[in-house]
Amino acid sequence: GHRGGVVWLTGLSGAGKSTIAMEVERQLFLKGWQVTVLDGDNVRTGLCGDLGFSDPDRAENIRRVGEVAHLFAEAGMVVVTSFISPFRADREKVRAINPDAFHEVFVATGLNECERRDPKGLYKKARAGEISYFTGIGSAYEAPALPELALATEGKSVDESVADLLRYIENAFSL
Ligand code: GGZ
Repeated sequence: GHRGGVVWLTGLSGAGKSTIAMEVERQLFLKGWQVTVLDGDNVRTGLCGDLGFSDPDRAENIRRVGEVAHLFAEAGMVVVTSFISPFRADREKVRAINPDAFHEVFVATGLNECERRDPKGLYKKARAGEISYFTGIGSAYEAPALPELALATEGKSVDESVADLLRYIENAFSL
């Protein structure tokens, strides 16, 4: 079996967080693990539908996700979260909510590479002044100093990054 806990992905928009999270979820599910993904697509529409991208709104977004992740983790699930979570202080508060089962994973794709990928055209819009507080352009991203794991995605396939994270999770969560 496995224990419950939080695998907290952090990184820029376009870094690959959600792609990696969804595939890790699928692989763990196939092994019979209890796993779920929290990301902007399932949280920012409902639970955090009242929040935007100001600093305080991002802090509140991360706080709520941290509390929900804690509840799922306490119920024995592996919770993989996929949020930019740009501010170190907010991530440390989430760590404090989940003291013995918080694993911060830095999806360490650099700004240049994220901007080159620009899967949704958001960097282009931000550069054109159409999004004023876009992370990495008009708003800061504070990289983790000591993450439990850093995934260097550049020059690697998605499958390789997924395999790296799966190996880490199986090692940390297996009972
Ligand atoms: C950053 C923004 C912004 C601004 C909209 N800044 O690549 P995406 O589109 O799918 O992921 C980004 C997502 C970020 O939401 P999070 O909940 O992860 O952010 S945070 O942790 O900071 O609360 C991006 C889109 O929303 N998006 N406007 N201004 N990303």
